[in-house]
Amino acid sequence: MQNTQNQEMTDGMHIMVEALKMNGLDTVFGVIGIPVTDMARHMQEVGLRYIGFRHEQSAGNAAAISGFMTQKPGICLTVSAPGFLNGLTALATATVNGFPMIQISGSSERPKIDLQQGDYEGLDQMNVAKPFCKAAYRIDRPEDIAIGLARAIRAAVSGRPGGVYLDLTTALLGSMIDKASATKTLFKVLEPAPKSIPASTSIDRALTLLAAAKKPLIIIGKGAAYAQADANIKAFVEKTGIPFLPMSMAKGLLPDDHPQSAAAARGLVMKEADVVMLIGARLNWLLAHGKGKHWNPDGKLIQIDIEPQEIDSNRRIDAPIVGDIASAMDAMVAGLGTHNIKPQSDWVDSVNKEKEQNFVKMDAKLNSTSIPMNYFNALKAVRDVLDKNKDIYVVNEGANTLDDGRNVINMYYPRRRFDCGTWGVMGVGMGYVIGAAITGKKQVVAIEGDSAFGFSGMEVETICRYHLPVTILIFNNGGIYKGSDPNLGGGVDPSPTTLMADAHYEKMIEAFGGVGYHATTPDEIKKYLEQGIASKKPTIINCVIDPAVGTESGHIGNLNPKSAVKV
Ligand code: ADP
Ligand code: TPW
Ligand code: MG
Repeated sequence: MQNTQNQEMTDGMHIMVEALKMNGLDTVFGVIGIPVTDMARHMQEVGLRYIGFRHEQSAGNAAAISGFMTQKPGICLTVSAPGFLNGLTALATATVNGFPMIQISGSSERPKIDLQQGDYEGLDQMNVAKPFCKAAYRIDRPEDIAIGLARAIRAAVSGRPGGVYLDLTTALLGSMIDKASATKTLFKVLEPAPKSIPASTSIDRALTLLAAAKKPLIIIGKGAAYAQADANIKAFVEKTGIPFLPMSMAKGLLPDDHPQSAAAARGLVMKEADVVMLIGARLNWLLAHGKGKHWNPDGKLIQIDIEPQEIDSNRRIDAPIVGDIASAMDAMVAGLGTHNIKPQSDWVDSVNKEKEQNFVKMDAKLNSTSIPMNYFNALKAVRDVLDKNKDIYVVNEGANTLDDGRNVINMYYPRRRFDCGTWGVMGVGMGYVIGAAITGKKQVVAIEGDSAFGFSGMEVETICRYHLPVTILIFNNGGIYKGSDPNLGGGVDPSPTTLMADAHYEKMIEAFGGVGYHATTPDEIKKYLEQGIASKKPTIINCVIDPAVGTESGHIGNLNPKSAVKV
């Protein structure tokens, strides 16, 4: 289109698409509708990948996990008010997890929203988003689009990564500008996540502390997995010989069968370590806040984190290292030349002894012959197949399905395990599955509680529509935690924790051309999982688990209110 001066014209949505493309943001996860439908079409037109979902929360989760995998902000596209709000849970979750993403949402007419005149899907979205994300911006003029996106990219990936909200008004998307001027505004953001090099004094202090330690421990968190400093973290762990504990999404940074892994001696090492080095792991509830009966009160702490305010947040940190993990680990490995760090041999021996004892206990559970299956003999079947397919992605959510799954399923490569994360969110499952399959171009196996799966289950249509190589195991114990609880009032309604134990989830995927299996024994799980992986076809395996074997809230039942009257 041309204007009256014969200049070629463009509009806000085209410029936005060009700006995304120029910044290498080549995949967009979303749900379309007024006012962003045409923008999604233009994305495909210029060669961006647009992945359409059934619900915005899953689109947002897909964007978030792709951000975690790549260090580039994942992009989620939503429509105004309800679509925006559906995506907001994923944006908040990404922010809490430290995953970089940008939720781009269309919004309705500002003048009508501002006067609260009841516009179609009218909501003051930017102000709603602010408390739930790292930063929120609105772009009102086409000449500001490139700058607006640059601000969003920098906010998402610099410092501690997180979610950013970017509001595009209907007026902006449709507003015309001459193409030549618009093109001049476009640019690629340079070094959006600049290095943050820690002070050498902080490195020295930490190494000195470690050199004096008798019972040192390294805890590796998902910030370390995100940082992609795999080689240096491995080198530091192996050169020092210090036992390490991976947090859930840091599993595989060093393989779970590594001789220095202390995962199977978690209780002992946390209780007894005299110096603990945290690499990209917060002392939040997942680590009992660094306090209480699980921790050695006299132990000293080293913490490597890019966020200065994280230091001393729950407990005094004796040697803070503020900087990016890649730079910090460079310096730490280099510093080994001048510091002699070696755990006492009886510390290593006691960790190994504890591991052996716990392996024996675990083996007894895994080798259970119970039918209906329990979590352990079912998970052993999954583990045996995954041990032969090491380089695939594993998504895991639920309560027992998550906690037992995390302990039983081994990971061998970095950034292959995606789960409920810092908030313990149900519903990340299918979004993560799709995000991982699209971004990583590898097979995905999801291990899902029957309740957890239900939160995003409709996305099996998305999985089938895009022909993704995904096998979903549904651990069907007929409930949230348990399927065997009674209705305490004796009425006909199922109890609050009950779901349908005889549900055939596998039939859901058949409706969309996928493959469904019903497994009642570990051998069947093994066979069907092998078939699912080999065929690369979208597959659901409904795994029948005894409704009575789950534990309330999995491993975190202690977080329930401690009421005097126990039901
Ligand atoms: P986990 O749940 O695995 O224990 P957390 O999400 O609690 O991990 O902690 C991750 C930490 O890693 C956050 O405090 C975050 O600021 C930090 N972090 C993320 N990326 C980097 C990085 N590149 N360099 C340094 N710290 C990082
Ligand atoms: C968004 C509360 C925690 S775990 C869980 C719920 C509903 C489901 C557990 O049942 P599942 O697993 O998945 O069948 P299993 O093996 O123990 O039976 N809403 C959100 N997030 C959370 N965490 C909840 C509710 C919850
Ligand atoms: Mg269940």
